[in-house]
Amino acid sequence: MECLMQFLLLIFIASLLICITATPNPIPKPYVIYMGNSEPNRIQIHSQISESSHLELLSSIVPRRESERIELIHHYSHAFSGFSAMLTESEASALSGHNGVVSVFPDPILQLHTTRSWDFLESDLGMKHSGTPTYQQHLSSDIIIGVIDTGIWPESPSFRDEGIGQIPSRWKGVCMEGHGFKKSNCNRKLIGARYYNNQFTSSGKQTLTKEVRSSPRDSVGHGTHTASTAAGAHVKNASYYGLAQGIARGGSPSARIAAYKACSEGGCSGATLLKAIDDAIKDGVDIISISIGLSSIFQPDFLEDPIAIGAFHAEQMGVMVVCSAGNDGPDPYTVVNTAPWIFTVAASNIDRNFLSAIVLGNGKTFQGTSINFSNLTRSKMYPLVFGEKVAAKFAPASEARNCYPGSLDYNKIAGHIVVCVNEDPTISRKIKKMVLKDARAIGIILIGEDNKDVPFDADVFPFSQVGNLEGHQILEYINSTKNSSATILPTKEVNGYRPSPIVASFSSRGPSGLAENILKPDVMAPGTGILAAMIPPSDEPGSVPIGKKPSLFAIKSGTSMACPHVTGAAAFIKSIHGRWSPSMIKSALMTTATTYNNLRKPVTNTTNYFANPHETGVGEINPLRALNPGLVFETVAEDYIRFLCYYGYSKKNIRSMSKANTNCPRNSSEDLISNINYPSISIKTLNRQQKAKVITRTVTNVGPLNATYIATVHSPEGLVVKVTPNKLVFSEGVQRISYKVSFYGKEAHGGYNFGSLTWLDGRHYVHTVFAVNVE
Ligand SMILES: *[C@@H]1O[C@H](CO)[C@@H](O)[C@H](O)[C@H]1NC(C)=O
Ligand SMILES: *[C@@H]1O[C@H](CO)[C@@H](O)[C@H](O)[C@H]1NC(C)=O
Ligand SMILES: *[C@@H]1O[C@H](CO)[C@@H](O)[C@H](O)[C@H]1NC(C)=O
Ligand SMILES: *[C@@H]1O[C@H](CO)[C@@H](O)[C@H](O)[C@H]1NC(C)=O
Ligand SMILES: *[C@@H]1O[C@H](CO)[C@@H](O)[C@H](O)[C@H]1NC(C)=O
Ligand SMILES: *[C@@H]1O[C@H](CO)[C@@H](O)[C@H](O)[C@H]1NC(C)=O
Ligand SMILES: *[C@@H]1O[C@H](CO)[C@@H](O)[C@H](O)[C@H]1NC(C)=O
Ligand SMILES: CC(=O)N[C@H]1CO[C@H](CO)[C@@H](O)[C@@H]1O
Repeated sequence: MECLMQFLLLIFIASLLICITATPNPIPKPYVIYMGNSEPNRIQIHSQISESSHLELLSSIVPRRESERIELIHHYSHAFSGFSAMLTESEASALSGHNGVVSVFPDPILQLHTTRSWDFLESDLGMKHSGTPTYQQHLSSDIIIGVIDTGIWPESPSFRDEGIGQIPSRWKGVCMEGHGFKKSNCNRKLIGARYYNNQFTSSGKQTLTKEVRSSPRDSVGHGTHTASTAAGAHVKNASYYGLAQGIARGGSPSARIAAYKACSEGGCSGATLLKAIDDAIKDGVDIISISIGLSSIFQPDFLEDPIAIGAFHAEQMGVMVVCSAGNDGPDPYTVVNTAPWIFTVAASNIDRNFLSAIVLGNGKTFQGTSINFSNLTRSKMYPLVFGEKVAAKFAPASEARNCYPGSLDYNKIAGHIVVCVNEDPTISRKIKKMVLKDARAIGIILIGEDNKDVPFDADVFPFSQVGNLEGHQILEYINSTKNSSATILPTKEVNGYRPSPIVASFSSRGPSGLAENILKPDVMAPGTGILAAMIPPSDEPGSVPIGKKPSLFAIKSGTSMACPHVTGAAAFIKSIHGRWSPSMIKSALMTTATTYNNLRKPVTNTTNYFANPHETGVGEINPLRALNPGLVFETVAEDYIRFLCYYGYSKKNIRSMSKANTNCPRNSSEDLISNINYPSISIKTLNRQQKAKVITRTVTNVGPLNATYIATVHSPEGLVVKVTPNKLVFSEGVQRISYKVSFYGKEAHGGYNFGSLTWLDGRHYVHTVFAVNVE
């Protein structure tokens, strides 16, 4: 008997082992097969040839009896080569060893970079108050911006084309008809629209309705908001039910927009996003704006990241790619979209805030943040309770104080204003509001620092958020009386808010987990409380205040909102400096960025500490100054190839990716990444014992031909920074000069040291930030 048991046990263990070690998952799922550069000179013919050769490659891997899978979901052939298809794990790994294949990876789902909790936020594009300069363009601009997002709502006044000239003749894109979308929905402003039928194929099945899938029309609002922020036309008297009132306009109001709908509410398929980038490059866009990214937790390698791959080829073809940094802050190493050929944007607040006053029964008043359509007044008070004190039977106090769903006794909160704390980010403000609204409470006072800088749009429900200090006083007041009461007044807009900018708490932080020798994020731009065009609100009661017409604008926050500010600024610069390459435009915006706020003090974060470049990048963009940067850092194709070499990719892969016949330097190492000609400097490791570390940079004079620049260094105590030469003399014959910066850290404090090197000629100010980690 015992023997039999042992035998059975053995079989059991053996079968367990088989389960663990044996067959990879046999169920096919979508994969991206990336095959490097496309043949540059034969795109037309090449497209067909590569399609059939890709099908051939696929049929050599997929068994004959499953021939229905010998089909390309997407086929990439314009700017780069590859396809996506349904594969099993073992087929995918067989393909990855194949000649000509650079990488094979499961089609990832990328997220829209509006704020973390889908607490859609506030704000302002009425750039009047925003601290972002308004730039007038008298001529219509031929710059074309491709927005890869959730589509577009073409009827928005932000996409009218009055006063805009003919569509540039080089435009080769299309306006795809679809469900509820006609060719006539495009015009001289919205010149292109595409959608992708097979958008969200993570599990191989479609999850979206046909209406949503088969139209460029935006059903989420994200794409409409980002497109109008980048290039929306002037709209007079725009507001969100009276808030943020003013002229709404994009960063480059005369630029053209092409919308590529690659995403839905649930996110974006990486394979589809890659197709949209390929199409946008073929169509002839100048700049691509992507407010989307992979999760910061599972950041794959650059060659398994669809945005990094697509942007690499875009940059090689002169198309700039601007991306959001992500909303996973304030922890370090959360920034995404960090490849050096991507322009990575962090989010700041603007000088406008939305305050909702809390008045207590004892007469004390607190200013909390939120956007509400509260109809309460100062003259009537409502009983005030703390969630913890009105817990449902058996509900732990820790849940009740956070106003968890199901944790409160509904009988004790109907007709009350309820105080909740915000200790658990998984229970978002939106959920808390739903819980209390459902319980017929009058309103909510939320206590917590998290997202306090990001006003929550609570529709008609009275809502106000205060920090821990004020919150403690409110709780003390509740403790002090048997008969506590309060009211929450309607939101007031405060302009000229100081200090501003501040780094938004949600904005993802550097350093980059993938390549710490490149400083990321690059720059910061307004991303909280941004007013821009929106799709019409749902019919859900409460989403439109009583007696008001549905708003054509909405106030939102996220690095998603910051990214198109930079896209618009880049389009503005390109419209004046048509010949500048993407890296020159990026350099101009970086070296002229400001690190000071409107109190003329260094920019701070939401906890009032000076913010460092891992939070702000090199600073807040200043588009007007960027028109005349004096000097620029040109990062050329060869720099990016060397980056791939230093990063450690195989020669074979690098050859497939680059157009020229390249060779990696013999002594390639990660350290040398600091040496690529980037407009900022990051050194992952500076050994205290080592000799000085020497970095090279080359600047190009784009200002007056005769100019002399002198270097000024700001470095923290102990870190010795030397520049040679420290004087650069430009003339007609000398437009490019290289210099060396040496860093010596023997006496420096451990960890990251931040500072800057500035070139001055009396007129221009070329600010380059460095981050040096001393060990
Ligand atoms: C501007 O908008 C506000 C709020 O939507 C409205 O009350 C006001 O009448 C408008 N003013 C003009 C001049 O259209
Ligand atoms: C602000 O900066 C300080 C100092 O670097 C840091 O300790 C704190 O966590 C930062 N706060 C936020 C919200 O990023
Ligand atoms: C406020 O509006 C709600 C409907 O949203 C209504 O039920 C309530 O009676 C109003 N309260 C006051 C004080 O007018
Ligand atoms: C309120 O009173 C309770 C005891 O009843 C105490 O635990 C709590 O710390 C008090 N809160 C404040 C803010 O004073
Ligand atoms: C309770 O509060 C209300 C209004 O705040 C006040 O009028 C009333 O006198 C208070 N009652 C007691 C017993 O304190
Ligand atoms: C390593 O390569 C760099 C640039 O490719 C070169 O300047 C340098 O001299 C090389 N160093 C050594 C030790 O070979
Ligand atoms: C630059 O300087 C040279 C030599 O001093 C002079 O000949 C030339 O005219 C100057 N050019 C300009 C554009 O000022
Ligand atoms: C932001 C906003 O719409 N605030 C509203 C709050 O409620 C009052 C009264 O209903 C409105 O006048 C405000 O416009």
